[in-house]
Amino acid sequence: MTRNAEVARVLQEIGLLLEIEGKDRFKHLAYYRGVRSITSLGEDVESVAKRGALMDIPGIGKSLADVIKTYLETGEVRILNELRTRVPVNVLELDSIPGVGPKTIKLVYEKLGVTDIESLEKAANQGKLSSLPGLGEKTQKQIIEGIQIVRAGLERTLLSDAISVAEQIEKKLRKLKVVKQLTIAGSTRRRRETIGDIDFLLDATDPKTVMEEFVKFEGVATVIAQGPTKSSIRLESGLQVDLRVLPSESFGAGLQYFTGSVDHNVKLRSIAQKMGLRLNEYGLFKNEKKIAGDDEEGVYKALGLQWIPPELREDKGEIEAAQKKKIPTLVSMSDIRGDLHSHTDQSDGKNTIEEMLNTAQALEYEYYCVSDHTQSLTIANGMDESRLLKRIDEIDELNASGRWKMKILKGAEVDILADGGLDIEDDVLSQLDIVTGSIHSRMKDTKEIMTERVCTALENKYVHILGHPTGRLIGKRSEFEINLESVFETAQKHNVIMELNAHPQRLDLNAGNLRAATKIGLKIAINTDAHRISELDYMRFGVYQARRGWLTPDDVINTYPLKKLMRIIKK
Ligand code: DGT
Ligand code: CA
Ligand code: CA
Ligand code: ZN
Repeated sequence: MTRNAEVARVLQEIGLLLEIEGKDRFKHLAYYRGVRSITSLGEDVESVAKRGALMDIPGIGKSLADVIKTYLETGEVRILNELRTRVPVNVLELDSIPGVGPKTIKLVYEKLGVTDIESLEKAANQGKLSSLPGLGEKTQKQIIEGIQIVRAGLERTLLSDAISVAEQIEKKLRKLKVVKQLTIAGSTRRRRETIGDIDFLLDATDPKTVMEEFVKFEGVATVIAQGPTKSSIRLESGLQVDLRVLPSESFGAGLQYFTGSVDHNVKLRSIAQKMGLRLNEYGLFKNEKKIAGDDEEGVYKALGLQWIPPELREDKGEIEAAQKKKIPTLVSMSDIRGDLHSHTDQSDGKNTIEEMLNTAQALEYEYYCVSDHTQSLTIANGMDESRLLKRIDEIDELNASGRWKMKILKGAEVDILADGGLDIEDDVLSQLDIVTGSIHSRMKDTKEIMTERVCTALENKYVHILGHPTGRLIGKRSEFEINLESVFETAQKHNVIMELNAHPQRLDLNAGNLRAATKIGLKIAINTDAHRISELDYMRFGVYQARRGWLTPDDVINTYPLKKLMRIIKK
């Protein structure tokens, strides 16, 4: 991570406070210029500072260089602290509101004592803004809307929700005859767990008609901007969608740039610079000549790099790997041969076993594991031993019936109890093909207790898979306290598979943990944990996450043929 954005924020805050204080007519302008320089800097500002070369950056003079240097070294700047005392206004927060700039902030601070979003909202709702010079009813309404936008923008959207919206929009846009190329970019293309806004890139013979259609789509709440090269809409859900027009000959460079991440791009640009080249969203240039940029592969190739799958573009070693031509072949949907964790209406699932099997069959799976909850999860109507034994007989019959081409595996998602024991007797567990052990209770246990609990369960000779290992629900519940390093070591010793739960709100393990697990040789099962037929489609989100964790088909046991799978999971 570079600290450029952080430094830019500091300069911006100083600039805003100076302008609002109003003692000097011009000083704030130097800070705003500094913000622009740092934001567009193709290099880590910290390394520039270390070289003593801050003043070589266009737009950075002596006093700004001092401020930046002090900030980087000490995390504080005196002038900012003094300004904050003299002008106690949360200027960055207020400035982020659409329709609110330094002049408005100064006015509402001086006339109404507004210092943050809350006090601004209150003043606006009381109608106090409209009576201020130069504001009026219309601006007041815009500011109220702007505050709502900022609030909505604070929340990110789950990848699955963003993708379903993005795919609907894509389908509609593609129907337009003038569209030549259209691609989803940004964090959606990188398959991040959550999405800030959706980014579309467009190459069209007549972009204007596309823009006109785009802002008229059903579900659009606000048109944030509509222009010849960029339009932005906000949907009723609060999600923002940007549509950007690129010239055909720059589409690859634009796609590369707007896919991000910013950190990945910063490093790529510095590689270009070292080669005496210049990289931006229009292409890769040698002097003024464009040497790449029509397509994305060409940009990477000209920089001496292998093409890098978008899921890896986070500056986590992918650029170094691409330089050595060591980008792994990542797992993909077509590698997946089955699903090893699913529920039916025997516990808390919504569909019958036959309905689930029919759907799995349609996905052309080679095997499919039915794994309902067990007895201590009473709210999920978990099965006791006798129900489980009946289920085992039932699955034997279903397999014997020949109605399904795939092998139906007998499983259960067994609760890990407070002491690390399981809630089903060994003689029943021993009759199952695959046992997944999961934590569903006492999630507030201390780190020591939880780690001990899970490790004890992994030592049990019937546990094959550890289900959703950290228990998080994105945006809702954080991971429970657990020492994953110990868990991974124990799993390795006892041949236990880690689950990558593909439920879009779980995606558990996360990308970093997947990398750590496979680094020590652990295998992963990508499982949907489907509770209804539609959720069998969650597999794709698991695969995206697996790719973000650098997983190859060999790391993922449900890419193996049945025989190999059964051999590998044996304890
Ligand atoms: P999000 O929307 O917060 O989930 O994340 P992104 O990655 O989609 O970010 P967004 O929508 O702000 O911008 C899309 C891409 O555009 C981003 O991943 C990289 C590129 N980009 C945007 N701003 C900058 C920048 O200041 N410098 C560089 N190098 N690239 C940028
Ligand atoms: Ca985005
Ligand atoms: Ca965007
Ligand atoms: Zn489950």
